[in-house]
Amino acid sequence: MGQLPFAEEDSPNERSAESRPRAVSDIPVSPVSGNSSRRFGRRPLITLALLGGVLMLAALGCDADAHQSILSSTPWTLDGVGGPVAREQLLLFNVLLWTMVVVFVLVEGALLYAAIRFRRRPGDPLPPQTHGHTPLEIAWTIVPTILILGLGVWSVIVLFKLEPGEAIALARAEGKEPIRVEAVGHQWWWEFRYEDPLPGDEATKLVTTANEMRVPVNTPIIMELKSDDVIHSFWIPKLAGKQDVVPTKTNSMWFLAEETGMYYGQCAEFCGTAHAQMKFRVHVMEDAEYKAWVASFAEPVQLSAEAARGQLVFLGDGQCVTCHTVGASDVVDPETGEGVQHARMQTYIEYTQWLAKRADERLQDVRTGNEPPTAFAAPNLTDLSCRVTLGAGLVDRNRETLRQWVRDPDSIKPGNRMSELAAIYQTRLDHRADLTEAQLGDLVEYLTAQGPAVCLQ
Ligand code: HEC
Ligand SMILES: [Cu+2]
Repeated sequence: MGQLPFAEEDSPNERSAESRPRAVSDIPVSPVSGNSSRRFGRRPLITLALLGGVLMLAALGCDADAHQSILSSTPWTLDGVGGPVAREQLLLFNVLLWTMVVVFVLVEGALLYAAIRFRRRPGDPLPPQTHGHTPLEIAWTIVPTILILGLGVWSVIVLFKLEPGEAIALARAEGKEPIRVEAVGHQWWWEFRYEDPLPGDEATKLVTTANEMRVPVNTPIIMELKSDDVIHSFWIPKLAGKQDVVPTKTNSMWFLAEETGMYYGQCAEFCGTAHAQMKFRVHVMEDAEYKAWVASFAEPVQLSAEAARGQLVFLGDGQCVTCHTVGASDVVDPETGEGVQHARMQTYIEYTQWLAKRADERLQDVRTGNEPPTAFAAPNLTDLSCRVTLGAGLVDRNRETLRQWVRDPDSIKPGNRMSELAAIYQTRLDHRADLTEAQLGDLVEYLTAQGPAVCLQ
């Protein structure tokens, strides 16, 4: 049986002698029958039509005016693109796309033309047989080679321009420094850390916020991307293409926004239940506005009587402080990697390990008070009053949504880690917060009162 393509003893599925494939010549060739359409039925046609319909429906989703559309510009003008990185990427995308469209149309067109124009008709004699055509063969070797080499080299050049070095050079050419922002992906929200929010300024401070980052206009921003749990992907379509956010690794990218305004971003790598609800925003501000935000970040605020009661709930009954920081930045020592958020993440790992224990062992731990603390990394709420949304871009932030979020986070964001893990949601059967309406009201006052003075008006 020399025709078997694999050695019989290596064969992973031991075939019996009967089921062994026979030599090709042994297989009876069925005569070409004229009733092939009856044999296959209409199914392929219907499948094709359905597929076409689905594709057309999907195409309806490609709204060029949508917040996160990469098609927000016409291919020739590149209008509506937020900055140089996105422009570079969109140009490359468009040239690649249209080159391929032209090649596709030419090749398929020639194929269809030849198949139809020179098809065999009944009674036709055998046409003259030709072998090879040197000029044609040279042409269809050289043209694709030039195309592929050209587009390939250009792609690599663009890749180099996306390196942070380009941002540093660009900033220095204007006598400034780029701003470095660390983005940490969490299931399912984004943490933004500015170790040096005003480079070159002596009075520097650490700023940490979540889900909405603020940057000055016309300044190169270098993003350092990290993850605390699984792989995410950082994507602000109108400012820069996506970059993976991988645990234990720091990836980087940069962007520059040429106009003030709000830009939408999204996690672009499936990362669990609420992946689609892991959005973020980039607020591009005038220089002075940005400076005012940094200057007033975590400055002490005057609390009303209600808000002061809310603070007590935050620190006491609500246990919010085990996960959230208010009125300060979440400090992490870059040398040791330790600090409050890091410690919270360690606790989280211990807690998930504890959850993996046998149920009776856990019960024993609870009875003897040996269960691990439930403190986890959570959005910094210091500048909550600057944010326009809650729950990583899910609902507008106002008193009502804030109250709803604290009372029942699942009603806004199913699967969120806050209601899954915070102790106050584990005691009631309906899984809502174990707080009175008065406590909720005070909490809302307290959280609304937080924030840099620039946002409080
Ligand atoms: C077990 C840790 C934990 C506790 C305790 C906790 N939270 Fe949260 N909280 C989170 C996490 C995680 C998120 C992010 C959820 C998401 O968007 O997926 C969050 C989100 C929020 C947000 C929305 C922030 C934003 O920018 O979108 C608010 C407001 C909030 N929590 C308030 C509170 C209050 C008030 C309490 C106390 C009653 C509390 N949290 C207790 C973990 C916690
Ligand atoms: Cu994600």
